[in-house]
Amino acid sequence: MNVIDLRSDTVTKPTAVMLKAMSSAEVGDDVYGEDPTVRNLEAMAAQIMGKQAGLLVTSGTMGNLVAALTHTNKGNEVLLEADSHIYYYEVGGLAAVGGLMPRPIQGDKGSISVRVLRDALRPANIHFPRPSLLCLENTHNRAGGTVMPPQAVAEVASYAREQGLKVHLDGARIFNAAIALGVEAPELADKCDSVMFCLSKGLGAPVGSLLVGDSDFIAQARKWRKMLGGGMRQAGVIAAAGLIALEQMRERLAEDHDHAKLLAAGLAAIPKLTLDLANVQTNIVVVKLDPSLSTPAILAELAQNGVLASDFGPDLLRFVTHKDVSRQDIEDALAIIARVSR
Ligand code: TLP
Repeated sequence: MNVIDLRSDTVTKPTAVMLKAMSSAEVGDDVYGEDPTVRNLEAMAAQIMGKQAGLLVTSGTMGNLVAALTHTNKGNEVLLEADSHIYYYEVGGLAAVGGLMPRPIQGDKGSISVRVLRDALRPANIHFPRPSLLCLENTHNRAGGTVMPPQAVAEVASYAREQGLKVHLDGARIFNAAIALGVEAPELADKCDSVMFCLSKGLGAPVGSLLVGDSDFIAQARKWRKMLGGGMRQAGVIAAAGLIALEQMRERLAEDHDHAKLLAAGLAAIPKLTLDLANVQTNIVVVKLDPSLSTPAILAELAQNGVLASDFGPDLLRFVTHKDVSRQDIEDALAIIARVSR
């Protein structure tokens, strides 16, 4: 049976070009700073994002945690969107590892406005932890892959910085955001002190994320990465695929967005599913199930018929398009979903 895997863009397999580059990568011990392929990737990442320096980390989760540890001190408050990946899906790392106080604030389709941030920031007072970091997320996963335009990022990030906060951008899917908005990635990163982005999602690399920022920040982040056990040795094997991901795989994300729109239009026509088409801005489609349907039962039946999706909450399913699903797969998946959710 042909399985159409729409659980996540993390399931993408490396391309033949990546595998070839991995097998012939020039490598060295990266803890000694001697892996030329890793150094190339880190330099390319920084340049693409308009920052001074870059750091290869094992995952987006590690990149976000390393950034938070580098920007803060124990006991500080970290403001972040209530449904953000860092708050919702990163195993409470801010609190458990960083001794940080997460302060979730309600966004609008994943975006945090200056007004909402202003209301959330409390004046200095002996009772309150010191707010030291704002985290943004673009695209916003749980809001359904929604984008935050450059002006909105710049406004809220500038305000946060005026208030003495650092700003970290979880840009796991920042190239999806850039393509959907028709802007270059640095425009989205401009007022942010650090940005994390993933190679292993829509870009198709097997492993790895990059953290970028200014040189001092990255030097400190490198130490935190080492402490967390993320100092890798001949990591050029991984970085070689990452270079291909950045060179060859960014432009084609537009195709995933087209597929998501096609999928969303088809899902919206199924009577027991509802979704807001205006929310389908990149490669994620979230649908709400009619109360007569149960999420686990639907997911199991879809899987039996060769379509994989994710449980996104009590009555929500998430579908993610990516390079390993074709237009035909989307059409086939729609026929199966329509049959199963009758
Ligand atoms: N997201 C994964 C799951 O963890 C939910 C997915 O399938 O979407 N930031 C954002 C916005 C993310 O969506 C993810 C992964 C991460 C960070 C973490 O990246 P990894 O999985 O590399 O730790």
